[in-house]
Amino acid sequence: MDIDKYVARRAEAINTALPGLINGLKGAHPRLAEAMKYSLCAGGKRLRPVLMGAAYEIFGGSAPDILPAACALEMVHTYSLVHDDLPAMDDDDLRRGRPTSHRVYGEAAAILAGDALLTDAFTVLLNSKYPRRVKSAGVLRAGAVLAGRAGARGMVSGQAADLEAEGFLRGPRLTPARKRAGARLLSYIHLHKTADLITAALEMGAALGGAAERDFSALSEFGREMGLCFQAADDILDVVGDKKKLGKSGSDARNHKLTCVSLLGLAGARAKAERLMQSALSRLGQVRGAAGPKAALAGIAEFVYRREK
Ligand code: GRG
Repeated sequence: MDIDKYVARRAEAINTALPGLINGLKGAHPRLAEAMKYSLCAGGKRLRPVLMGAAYEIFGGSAPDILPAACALEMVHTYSLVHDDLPAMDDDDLRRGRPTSHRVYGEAAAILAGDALLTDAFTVLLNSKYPRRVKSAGVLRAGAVLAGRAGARGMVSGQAADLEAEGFLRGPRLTPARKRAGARLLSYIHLHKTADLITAALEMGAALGGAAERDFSALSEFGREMGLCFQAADDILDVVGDKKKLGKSGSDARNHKLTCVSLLGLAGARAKAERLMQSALSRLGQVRGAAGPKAALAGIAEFVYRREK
């Protein structure tokens, strides 16, 4: 399987659906809707929706069945990027190869665009029509997963810890004890800031597909390990990546961020990313169901590990 082509083809289906969903929010303030579309339709790998589609297909359906749910997750992801780029957070000028939302629309409008993307993700998820094989209980569970993984027990707490960790490397010398404390803090940040939304993709796909609990849990663990691998790769790319390909400016060093690279060095961070990818693959091996979509998920885990953007 050519995984790059697989991801690109499936991402295209998401790209095609997204503008219509924002246009469908009748009555939305035009400038607000424009700012929402500006960030949402700016490209991006669409990794989370692609993962959700493959996870769903393990249980017999076909990814287009759950297109609105996949788009809803991308809306939540995009909100997090818009807010993360704000001056009060990472203060970035470039995202997905374009000026960030607040640079184009102003800070207040960018905050509102993020608010609306988050809230209307649930409009899209819960108000859309699905084929009969997708049960209402599955849609409700997917909604609960999304809220839980994105909220105060998930991504937002990861962001809160990330902000708190900003001063860490400006503090006293990195003694072994401080290094251990840093490693604990970093695990918490990566688990929540990054892995939770990737885990949500797998869990939502499993919920919508009507997976048995055992397979739901194995996919959830696969998502966690892959999400942690994704963030280790992101930390590495922030240092050695091609800024043009990444479409964003590397800001970790500027912000004295605690990252895999600042804590483990480049070689240590690479070894960690590889360990996590292998661990993800072994969790995936425990999932029962269709072989094709599982092979696609394995390919995506490798894609995440060796990605350049
Ligand atoms: C709750 C305000 C708020 C923020 C949440 C997700 C997040 C915290 C911040 C975004 C910044 C960041 C580095 C997050 C880690 C996850 C990550 C690497 C996101 C970028 O995801 P990609 O690479 O982006 O999938 P594209 O543009 O391809 O969709």
